[in-house]
Amino acid sequence: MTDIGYRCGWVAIMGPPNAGKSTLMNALLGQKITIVTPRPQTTRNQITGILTAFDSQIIFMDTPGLTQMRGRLNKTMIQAVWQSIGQANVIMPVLDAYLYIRHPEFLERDFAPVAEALASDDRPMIAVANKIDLFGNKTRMLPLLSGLQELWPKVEIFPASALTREGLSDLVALVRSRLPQSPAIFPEDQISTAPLRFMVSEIIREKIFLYMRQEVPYGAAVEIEQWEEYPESEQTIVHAVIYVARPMHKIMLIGRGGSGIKQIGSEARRDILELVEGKVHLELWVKVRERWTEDQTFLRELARQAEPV
Ligand SMILES: Nc1nc2c(ncn2[C@@H]2O[C@H](COP(=O)(O)OP(=O)(O)OP(=O)(O)O)[C@@H](O)[C@H]2O)c(=O)[nH]1
Ligand SMILES: [Mg+2]
Repeated sequence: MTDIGYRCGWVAIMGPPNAGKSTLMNALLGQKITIVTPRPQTTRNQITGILTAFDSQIIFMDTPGLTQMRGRLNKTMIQAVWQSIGQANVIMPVLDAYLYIRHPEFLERDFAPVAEALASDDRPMIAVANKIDLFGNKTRMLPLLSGLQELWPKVEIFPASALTREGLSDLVALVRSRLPQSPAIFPEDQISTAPLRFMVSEIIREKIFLYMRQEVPYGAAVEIEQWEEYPESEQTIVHAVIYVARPMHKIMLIGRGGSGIKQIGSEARRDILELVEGKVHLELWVKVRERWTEDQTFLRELARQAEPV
């Protein structure tokens, strides 16, 4: 029998930091929605990516990396993961296959707690063994696949590469087949529920992750303070504040003669132009806000920026 019913549902992309969750979501969408960097713990909120086709609408949720780390910021990140899992029709753990080939001992540490927490959950679970482009001999993956299957019997395991897109069209077909029959939830041209301003603040944060060394990015948060659109001159004026955790970080971020902040600003502006029509005038300020990662009120304020409009 052919399946003609329209399908729609939510898919929680989750897993350890640096597994390639955000890269995978962008690749599945064919568009950059969520930021990607080589460093762990880049993503801090749930960010949706909506893939609409003639027969289905898949609402992916990118989430922060699941860790055992302490502190309030980490706690809010972990909450965002579990909230996304709670909302999902399909749960999609992503793992760096190359990491566990080299370090099989990490598999249990990273997946036993979540497998256990979801042991009595009947929702479909599709584990993406990502980064298969990093090793030629695919049989190297066999111990990992059997190890994961033993640890988490409910998951269907799907090898893929978010970077080279190997396996992704079959992955979409598999995800689609596991979704409930339902009409679309969002208009067909909507790609995310994330507010544009939040996406802009994320782009700035991405550049801080890319250009700032040591712990500076982990103590940095970005807030859009002002956003003015001038349709006559086709110009958008954006004022953003970069909060840093220490006075030293401010000095590092600004750089000699302002070169650091200038680079972050111009790289961010280039990406922002892909999202915002017309000209963009971006002003960045750096403010020190010590211990903000423990400040519940401020963390809530940041989380609000990411909420759907
Ligand atoms: N070779 C290879 N690298 C990949 C692949 N997918 C992601 N990466 C790289 O892995 C790094 C982390 O990617 P992200 O997408 O930011 O990972 P994440 O899981 O979202 O990380 P967090 O947000 O920190 O939890 C980046 O350097 C990516 O380019 C892949 O399929 N192959
Ligand atoms: Mg990410």
